[in-house]
Amino acid sequence: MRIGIVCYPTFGGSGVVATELGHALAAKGHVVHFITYQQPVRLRPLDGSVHYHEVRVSDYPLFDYQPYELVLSSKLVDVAKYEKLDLLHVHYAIPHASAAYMAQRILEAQGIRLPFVTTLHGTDITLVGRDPSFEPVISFAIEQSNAVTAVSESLKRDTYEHFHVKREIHVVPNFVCIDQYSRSNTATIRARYAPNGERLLVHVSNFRPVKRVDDVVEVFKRVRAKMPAKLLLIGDGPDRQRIETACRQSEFGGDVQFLGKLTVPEDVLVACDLFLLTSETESFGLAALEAMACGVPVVSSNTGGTPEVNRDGVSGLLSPVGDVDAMSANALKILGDDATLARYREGALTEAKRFDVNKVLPMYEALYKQVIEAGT
Ligand code: GMT
Repeated sequence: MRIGIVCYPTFGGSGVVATELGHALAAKGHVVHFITYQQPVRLRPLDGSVHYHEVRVSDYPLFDYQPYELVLSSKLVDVAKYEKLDLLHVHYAIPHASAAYMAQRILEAQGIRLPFVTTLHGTDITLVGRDPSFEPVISFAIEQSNAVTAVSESLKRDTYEHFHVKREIHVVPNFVCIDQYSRSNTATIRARYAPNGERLLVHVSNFRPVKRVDDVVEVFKRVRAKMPAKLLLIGDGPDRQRIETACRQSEFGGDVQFLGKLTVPEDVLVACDLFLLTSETESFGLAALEAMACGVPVVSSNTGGTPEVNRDGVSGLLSPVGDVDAMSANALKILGDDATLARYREGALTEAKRFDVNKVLPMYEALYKQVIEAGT
């Protein structure tokens, strides 16, 4: 198949899923065209079957706001015609599904059929979507898509609850390429960040308020009071500066390191003992899944799709959002002795295998085939 992928090209989970999906499709012989405003950060060197088309918005002095969505629609028309795309797979309802709908209508007027599959990732539904000003466009774009997927059962429920949507939504979870993770380099990382055998805790996010990174620090404080421990904070975003400054001024500041954005976070994750995910809402929690794929158990909040990923008592432990006492008790339970930690490590890896790319990719391929064949 010849597939166009539209996504946000950033470190966010939706961009990572879209990019890894493109790689996996190309590895199976499909031809993939990424169409977005910047080369996706996880896009590895392009080979003959993965292509990238940049959407450039000129700065027109007449407009207060530059019309990205319209430029994207035009680009989609252009790439679809020239590259003879069979379908588009767009990640996020707005602006990507609405831009795809516009492109579809333009092509239809020229006698060309271009179906599109929309994947809902969460922020478009749980946060942006609750802003009533977007509701009509999001509901319409979802209804008009040729197929719609959501990354968890929880997100599917949220979509039906918050939008005027009646159509079928398929749940296709986030995935990992299990074979990609190896624990071979752990000694170097541990020597660097936990040189005296401390337990190594880690959190990866975009430091948006929804991630509640303050809770991560609170949990760490409580764990460190009971055992030697270090905390690695990976990623960057609006809350980082404030939290980093607070950590530097605290008595445990020397035990917390901010590593910024890492293109390959698993290089560090493989050496860690526990992943903390304290989010207010989380439609899936790809960062937690990536940790589990590295054999790292997860202490998380019990919100959105996280219980579908982090199985309580097996891959980690869950507690209510904001309950940092329960979370630190959970962390201490897992980290308390080597045998328990080893059991949770094993559980994390086993659970991560449920989301291996070889299980999830065929779900997308089947859907693509279905929407293409619906027009023949
Ligand atoms: O987590 C973020 O803030 C980034 C966000 C995004 O839209 O890129 O991630 C969302 O999509 C990921 C991939 O499907 C999910 O794993 C994340 O759970 C989801 N984030 C939220 O729901 C907050």
